[in-house]
Amino acid sequence: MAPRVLAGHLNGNGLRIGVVVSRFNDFICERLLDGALDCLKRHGVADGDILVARVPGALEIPVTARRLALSKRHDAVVALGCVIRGETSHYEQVCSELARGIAAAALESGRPVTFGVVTTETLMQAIERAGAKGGNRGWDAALAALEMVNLFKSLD
Ligand code: INI
Repeated sequence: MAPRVLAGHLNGNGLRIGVVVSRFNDFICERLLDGALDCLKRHGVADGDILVARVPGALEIPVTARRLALSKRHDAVVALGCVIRGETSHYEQVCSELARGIAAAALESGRPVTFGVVTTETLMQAIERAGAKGGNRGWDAALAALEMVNLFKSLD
């Protein structure tokens, strides 16, 4: 007998999605937000079912994502931001706190919290991942959120 395989579909009809986006490096973050919103709408998520929460920087993303995920008003949360190494001495610290915090928000809430944060060495690399030749990480994270919500529904 073949194994039973479940995979989430990408239909966003009726799903409620929270989006957390940081303002630091907003030139990049706004492109990520555009990509995420475009993805959600194209997959059937209604405008009224999307909440966008703006935060100052990447370090404020985890606690906000956790709050939205625990509120039970959102089926999933999409985290968007941009950390560029450049001259930042605490780049490693910001990135690791961010990744750890986003994972904790998902584990504590049991809801998908997807990672649409661009972490790069240079501004050019960030541009590439925010709608240029490297795609758009905001779009990718939104799509992952839809897939995960629908997977969880089928697991339930
Ligand atoms: N926040 C970012 O989102 N990206 C960065 O590259 C960054 N750097 O370079 O420092 C950054 N720092 C701000 C931080 O996330 C907090 O907002 C700030 O420390 C206030 O808590």
